[in-house]
Amino acid sequence: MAFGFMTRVALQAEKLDHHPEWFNVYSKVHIILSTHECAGLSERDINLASFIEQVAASLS
Ligand code: H2B
Repeated sequence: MAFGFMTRVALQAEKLDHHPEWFNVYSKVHIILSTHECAGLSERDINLASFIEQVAASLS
């Protein structure tokens, strides 16, 4: 079950106005981060990725 993890990430995504593209089945979450305006990766993706890593580490 990944809802706790996803909820924490979703709240941060709202705060940053930067949203993950993701796919979840049971305990797995596949996440893609990108920024439309540069058609690739930006600092915003790195920031959200760092937050996601921290949440994941806190749950493992
Ligand atoms: N999320 C992601 N992942 N990439 C974006 O480019 C993006 C977003 N754009 N959330 C946001 C909303 C954009 O619409 C505002 C104006 O920054």
